[in-house]
Amino acid sequence: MTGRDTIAAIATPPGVGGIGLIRVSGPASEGIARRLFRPIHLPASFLSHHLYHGEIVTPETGAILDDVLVAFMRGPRTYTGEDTFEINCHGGPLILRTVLAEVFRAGARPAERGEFTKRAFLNGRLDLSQAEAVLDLVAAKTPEGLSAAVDRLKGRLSGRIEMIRDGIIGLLAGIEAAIDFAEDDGVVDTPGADLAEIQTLIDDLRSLAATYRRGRITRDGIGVVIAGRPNVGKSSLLNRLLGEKRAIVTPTPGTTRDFIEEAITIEGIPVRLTDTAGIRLPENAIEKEGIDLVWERIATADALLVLLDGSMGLTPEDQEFLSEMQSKPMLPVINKSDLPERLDEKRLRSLLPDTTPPAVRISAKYGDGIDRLKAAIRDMVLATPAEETAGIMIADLRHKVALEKAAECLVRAREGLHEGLSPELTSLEIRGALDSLGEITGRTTPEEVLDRIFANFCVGK
Ligand SMILES: Nc1nc2c(ncn2[C@@H]2O[C@H](COP(=O)(O)OP(=O)(O)OP(=O)(O)O)[C@@H](O)[C@H]2O)c(=O)[nH]1
Ligand SMILES: [Mg+2]
Repeated sequence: MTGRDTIAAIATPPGVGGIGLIRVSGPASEGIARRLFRPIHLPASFLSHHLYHGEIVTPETGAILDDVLVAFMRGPRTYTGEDTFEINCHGGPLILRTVLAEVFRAGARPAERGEFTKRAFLNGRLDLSQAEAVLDLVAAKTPEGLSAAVDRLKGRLSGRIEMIRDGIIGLLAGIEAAIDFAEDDGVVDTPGADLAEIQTLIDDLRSLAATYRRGRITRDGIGVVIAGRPNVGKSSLLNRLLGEKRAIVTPTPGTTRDFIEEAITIEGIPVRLTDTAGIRLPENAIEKEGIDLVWERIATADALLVLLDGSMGLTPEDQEFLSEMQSKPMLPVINKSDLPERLDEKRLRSLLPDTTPPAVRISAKYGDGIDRLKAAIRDMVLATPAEETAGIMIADLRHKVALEKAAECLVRAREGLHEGLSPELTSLEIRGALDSLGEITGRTTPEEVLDRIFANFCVGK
């Protein structure tokens, strides 16, 4: 895209680093490069996509601001699709600010959040779902989240969407041909669309939409709270899952007062795991405050590990808090499996909703059953067996909504065809489905939505 202004920003994180990168994009990039950069070995001209060693100077005085490596890259074979100038400075905040100020004086303006990627999108270097994948890539917390983001960046999601889109366009062509034929001929014929074909497209859309839950969890992770009576081994379990002694463990009930939250990865899922104070009738104001907070934390958790002490019978207190926790996905965990068993599992079952998964027996102290516990956490969280992970996953609610909307349009189209409604109406529904899909790749995404998406990026990306 030509005729735009030129933007610049520091692309590396704030603070001191080995190098700091300033990125410039737009038609004035080459002029800015020539004005500020003094090469060590004078080249005849800037060769595109080559790295040059030299100095950044204040043009009027010739004062040297930094010793740098720069690259000028001529569009459209660049990230943004525009002429781009990149300056690798030394990574000091003052150096970067000073050089950036010179870049602004030489004709660039500060880039907005995500503006480089937005230009890449507007110039057709990336489609919208790929641009969004850039964010996911940067924010990935686990190898699984990273590989899902790479898949999306490399266009696997876009490719899948395009395939479905092609199918829908084929359908539309058939129906519109039937409309034209009817007009020419005066004969109203059943449209040339195949009901089974529409159903396949609907199934494709729905199965892609159904990957949302898993995709989002893989990307964003979940909050899991360990809750239970005092002394059942909650802190021991946190330490065990974390692989280090993070929380204090003592034989005295009421040891943990404050939350202890740690980020771990369980079977590829980023988990924010919280150890809490034991729930019981509080003995004093401090404990009461702590236990009130536990209930608040339970309310915001995605899932609970309800820890019980297998070496003791179920108490009325257990019964009470089990009934209060039932609004959440929860996994009963019976600890201290190394000690003689006293807990009546049948009775426990009768206190839990039917949808609760079977209890897992562990010994937090000695590590028995921890692998089974991890697998059970994964199954509870994803609520689908692990084998289904292969394939493309969506992770944005926006994508899910658009896929579902497209599927609904096709359902109406199919019903219309089935009931012999006018092909014109059917064709409108099918066009609606195409528009919805276009919102994912950015063909038909409204400007405000674009602005909102790119506002999530950092400056310089
Ligand atoms: N035998 C045995 N003892 C355990 C096991 N897990 C924890 N314990 C012991 O149980 C006691 C309480 O453990 P904690 O991890 O502090 O229990 P907690 O639930 O965090 O207790 P509060 O913070 O007081 O609510 C300690 O003496 C632990 O060593 C286990 O698997 N087997
Ligand atoms: Mg504790």
